[in-house]
Amino acid sequence: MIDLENKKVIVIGLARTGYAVAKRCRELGARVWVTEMGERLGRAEESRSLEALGVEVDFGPHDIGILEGADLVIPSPGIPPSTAIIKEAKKRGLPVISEIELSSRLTTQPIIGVTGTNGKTTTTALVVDILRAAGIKSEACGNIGRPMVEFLTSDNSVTLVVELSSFQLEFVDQFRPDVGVLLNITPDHLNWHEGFEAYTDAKLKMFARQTSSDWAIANESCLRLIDFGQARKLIFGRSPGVFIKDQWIVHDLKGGLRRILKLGDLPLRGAHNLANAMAATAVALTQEVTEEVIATALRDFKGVEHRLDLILQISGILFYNDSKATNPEATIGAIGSFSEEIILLAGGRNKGNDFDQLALEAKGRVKSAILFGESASEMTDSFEKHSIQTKKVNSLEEAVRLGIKLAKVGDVVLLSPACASQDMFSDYQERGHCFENAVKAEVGLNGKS
Ligand code: UMA
Repeated sequence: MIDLENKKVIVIGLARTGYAVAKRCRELGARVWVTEMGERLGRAEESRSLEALGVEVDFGPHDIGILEGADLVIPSPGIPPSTAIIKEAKKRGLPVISEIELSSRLTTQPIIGVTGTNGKTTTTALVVDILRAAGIKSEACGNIGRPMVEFLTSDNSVTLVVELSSFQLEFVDQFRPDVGVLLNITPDHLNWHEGFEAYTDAKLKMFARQTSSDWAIANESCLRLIDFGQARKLIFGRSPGVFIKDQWIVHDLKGGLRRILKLGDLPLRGAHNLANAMAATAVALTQEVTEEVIATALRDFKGVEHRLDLILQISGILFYNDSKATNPEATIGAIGSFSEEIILLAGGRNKGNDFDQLALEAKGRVKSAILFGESASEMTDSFEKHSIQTKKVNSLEEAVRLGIKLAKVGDVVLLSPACASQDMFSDYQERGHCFENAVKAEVGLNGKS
């Protein structure tokens, strides 16, 4: 356990993570400074509440001088390692750790970590549903939107199922989950990390300190990347492990083949979601959950907001919100989930990715691509190379309007941007809600309802 009594802790960034970390560190007796590059306006409530606890909160450009005498530096996940204050902290030899590392040093609760480029949130939510169905108390936290530090309890009865981004794993060193899951790795966040190798290295830090009592679970497609070390390994996607056979999710981990769920009973679309369900099943098996309980929880799963979320079916047209698809691979997964013809709404801030593969996979499935945001021109070039009809628009509302105009009975209008949202929205949730509101307003207005 880390002792923070009277230590000088620097917290960088004051959003969800920064606030939770500063509060917890102060409660544990640390002297806490928060530095946030944004303005006080909009964070007035959080700063007031921290200041009332005795935390120093500074707004505006980060002042390097704050590092003088510091014992620990905790950046928020959104802050890249190339940021001057982080580089300076490292130069001075100060420990720089993420909120996840801090949390893991403050608890002995069981930890299940879920990482990968895509599918993390759905898998995290599936695992929690299955564990709860089996009577195991558990909480979903981490990148899913709820900082882990807020879920620490003094007893060990609550299992923490932590969605882990590469940003959060970049700054860990002792973190060691009892169960670690790697879903997949494809290029993403290349503008935050220094390239694909650094991105992959960050993800793999999850397994680096596991021992023989821990479980490392990985998709068979990741085997060439991962070094399981001493951990017990469990693979999904092939035998021996959890895999698909004769249209069932099955496993062969207890001798012989055991059936879990008929594919048709999984209430989620797409091959990527099948992989997520297999991963969650693998986790549940390490926790001794029975096949029957796993099957029931999978069958009853309600899905996750902003991930292939059916928001409306009207006049024979299906509207799906997949705003969480913030990279091309996620959008490829979404497109592959439909047999219907698709009108794709995509674009936003490119995180350093190439759109050619997406355009190739979209050929024959996407009849029109309506493109918006910073990447609209780049995406237009890629889609047009593969003879897909494109249209550039200036807003998501305009994209929805045009999508509805182009849609015929039996089509899918799919928001699956393949890009981050921050060029036009505060986050992917705001983008998803904007889409939903625009669809509802538009079908009401133009009489298609
Ligand atoms: N800031 C600075 N200095 C800088 C840069 C930013 O002070 O140089 C400030 C910003 O003004 C802002 C804060 O730092 O106030 C940014 O913090 P943050 O972006 O880390 O925001 P949080 O609310 O703490 O959200 C973070 C995760 N955000 C990111 O990884 C970008 C959330 O993941 C996560 O849910 C939350 O912690 C709780 O764990 C979001 C995300 O987009 C969903 N994740 C990426 C993804 O899924 O692709 C990885």
